[in-house]
Amino acid sequence: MRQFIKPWRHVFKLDPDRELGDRELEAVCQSGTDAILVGGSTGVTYSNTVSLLARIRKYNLPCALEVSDLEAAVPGFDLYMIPMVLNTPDTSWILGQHRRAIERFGSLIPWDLLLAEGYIVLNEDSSVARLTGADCSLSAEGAAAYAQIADKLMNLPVVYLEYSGSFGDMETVREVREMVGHSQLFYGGGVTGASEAVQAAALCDTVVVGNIIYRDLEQALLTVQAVKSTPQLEREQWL
Ligand code: 1GP
Repeated sequence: MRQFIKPWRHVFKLDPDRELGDRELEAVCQSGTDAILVGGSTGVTYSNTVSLLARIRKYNLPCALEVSDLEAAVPGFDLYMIPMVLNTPDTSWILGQHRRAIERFGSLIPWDLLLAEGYIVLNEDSSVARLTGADCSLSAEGAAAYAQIADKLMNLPVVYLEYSGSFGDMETVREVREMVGHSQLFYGGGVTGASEAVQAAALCDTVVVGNIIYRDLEQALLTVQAVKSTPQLEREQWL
């Protein structure tokens, strides 16, 4: 599965709890994005997840579920991304929910289709920060230290810098970039047009675009080309 996500430069994240018309969904799926990630922090249910998956399946592109609620673990996705929020003191978001999922689903879990994400949540005003009690007051060094735990100690396939709802501090992203060797570095948060998309794409492997799809679809669509035409900076250019 590491190989499956490797080519992903741009990903649209769709929230099953939000309305998106058929025409809008078609534009998103045919935009040239590399994949659709289905997920949200609140209001995600089995039924709204199934119905969104069925609609996305009309199009030929990879579709992953970011599992945030056991009730919404729907079969039929290409891949399941499992967040582990590293910067929270509440261990249920690191291991507790995961333990409960394994106790409940046991041998039904399609392990081959799972990828763990080392989440670092950095916008204190986001639902995910409120939900998980993440410590968003981290310095750039603190964020980079968590990234190294994910990358070097835990050997997680993905490090996800989550600024959901606001554009992140690119200096912090740069520090994290410098410290991540093997994990694929995802960036998400506040990419609302080409300019943010280019900045994030220069430093990260994969740029996730969410909210703006529902606010200004034209701007959202522009992020695809912006990400894809931006080369990642070489190591010596990071600093
Ligand atoms: C949210 O990282 C994604 O989980 C994308 O963030 O919704 O702010 O684009 P936005």
